[in-house]
Amino acid sequence: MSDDDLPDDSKLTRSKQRWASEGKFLTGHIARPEAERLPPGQHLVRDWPVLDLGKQPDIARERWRLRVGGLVERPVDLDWAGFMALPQTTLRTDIHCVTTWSRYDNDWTGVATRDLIDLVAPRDEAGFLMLHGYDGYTTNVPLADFASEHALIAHSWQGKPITREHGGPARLIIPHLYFWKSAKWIKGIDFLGADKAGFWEVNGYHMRGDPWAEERYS
Ligand SMILES: Nc1nc2c(c(=O)[nH]1)N[C@H]1C(S)=C(S)[C@@H](COP(=O)(O)O)O[C@H]1N2
Ligand SMILES: [Mo]
Repeated sequence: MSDDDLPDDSKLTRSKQRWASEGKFLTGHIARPEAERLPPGQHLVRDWPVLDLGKQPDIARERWRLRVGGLVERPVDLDWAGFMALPQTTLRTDIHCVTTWSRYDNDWTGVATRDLIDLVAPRDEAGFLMLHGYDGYTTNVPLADFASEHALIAHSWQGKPITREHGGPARLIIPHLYFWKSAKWIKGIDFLGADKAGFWEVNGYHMRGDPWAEERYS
């Protein structure tokens, strides 16, 4: 098409063509990677909503313990110093909550679940975990998901201690599952031989909770 064939808004038409070839606004060049990062049925938020059962335990670091046991060779009962003496990992992850909000680019520091697994040495029969929070919350995950290279027991977010409302002094992060699996105020981790439903799972939520498969409810 030559310029002569263009109607009066030819300037706009040319701009649109240029934008299209640059992938701006109009094509999937920008939209598509975004859509692939955001799981189905989710929308992006910039703030960080607080969700829990309504009681936010106030656990000073001096009082905090993490007990890891069940089907493991070397159960541990870590205090804060023992936890902080473990190898420290920093990584950036997205959050996907089953209530449909997602939040990108969260920087966590803490102990990688793989380092915790090395410490306690799960027995061959261990295939699932039950996670316990100081508020009485429980949630279950397969060991394979807990052992993700992106999962950690985090004590810091964006370089600062995780606040009490978000599960400080330490909480679990399993970024590739819905956020209800990421127990706040973590107190105990039990390695189990068989899967067992936690708090939300008893109430109809999915036993695994993969956001990409929309495993919201069972
Ligand atoms: N101990 C504990 N952990 C919990 C919960 C809870 O009620 N208690 N709620 C879960 C749910 S449903 C979500 S969506 C996230 C919310 O974490 P946030 O408040 O930091 O966004 O924590 C999860 N972990
Ligand atoms: Mo949630």
